[in-house]
Order: sequence, then structure tokens, then C-alpha cells
Amino acid sequence: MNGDVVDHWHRDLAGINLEALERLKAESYKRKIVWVRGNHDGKYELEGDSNIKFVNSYNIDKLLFIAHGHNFDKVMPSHKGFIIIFKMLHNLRIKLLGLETVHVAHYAKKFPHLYEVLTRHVRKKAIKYAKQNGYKAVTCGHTHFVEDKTVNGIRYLNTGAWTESPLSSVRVTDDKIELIEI
Ligand SMILES: [Mn+2]
Repeated sequence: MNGDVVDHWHRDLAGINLEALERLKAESYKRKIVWVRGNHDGKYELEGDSNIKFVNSYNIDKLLFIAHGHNFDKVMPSHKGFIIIFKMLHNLRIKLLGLETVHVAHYAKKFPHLYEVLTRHVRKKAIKYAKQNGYKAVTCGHTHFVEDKTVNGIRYLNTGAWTESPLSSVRVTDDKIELIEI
């Protein structure tokens, strides 16, 4: 799981969210589950017993490097003021116009040029990291934008977000790496 599995790490989960978490905990006794921390769940502490392994990044030999992607993101932290205003606009829009509650990233996609700055930036940084560290491929999430691209011989797979369609995951077998739609 490549990060931001839990949004508000300081809040207790309830209902289906708690059920999902319990399911993951149970699943961790049946198969290996690795939770790569993201920016939203960086400090999250799972209560109760589980076999889930928490890491900041994960790799399958030199074949694939897996991270959440916020470490490749230098755009968002350096534009904090802009992002706060953008989020306020987004919240106002929901409150005043009574529009459907969507994740802020979903709203941001209405501004494709702006959004592309972020996706391109994270892709570039991820590929650079993979190249410098001898990985053949790199996968992350964070940008909420699904893509599968090969640049300078390095494959970059972004699994998007589990809160927005298309829902994707990366499947790694002995002979190939695939981005699959769930
Ligand atoms: Mn993120």
C-alpha cells in the first residue's frame, strides 16, 4: 500500500473505514502487507495487533522502488500559502454552492495546466531518483493521477488515488510489471 491509506491520522476511524482497517489487519496474518507511509499517514499509529509492516519506502530488488511520492514533491510545500487559499476556495464552493464534497485533488483537476505542473514535477523527481539509485522502475501515488510512462529508460507508474476513479494498482510478477485497473 503506497501511502495515504488513512487521511486524518489524528482522528479515530469509525464505520466502514474502521472495518477496512480491521480487514487489513486480519489480512496481514494471511499474507505480507507493507504500508508505505505518505504525507497524510506519516504519523499514523495503528492500534491493536497486526502483522502490517510500516516503512517509508519499499523496493523489490533493483527492479522496482516504491514510495508514496510526497518526498518527490517540492512544489506543494513551497506553495503552502497558495494551497491554503485553494483549499479555502474549494471548501467555500462546497459550503456556499452546496456542491458535492470531493477531495481537493479532484477539484484541482479542473485546472489541468496547474495540475500538470505537479504531476510532471513528481514524475521527473521519481525518475531521477530511480536512475541515480539503479532502479529499473519506480511507483508512487500522491498526485492522484494515474500514469504509466517510460522516460530515459526508467518506467514510472503512478497508481493515482483510492478515492478517485480509475482505481489502479501495480502487479509485479517474475517477468513483468503491470499497471492494472481494479
Ligand atoms: Mn499524498
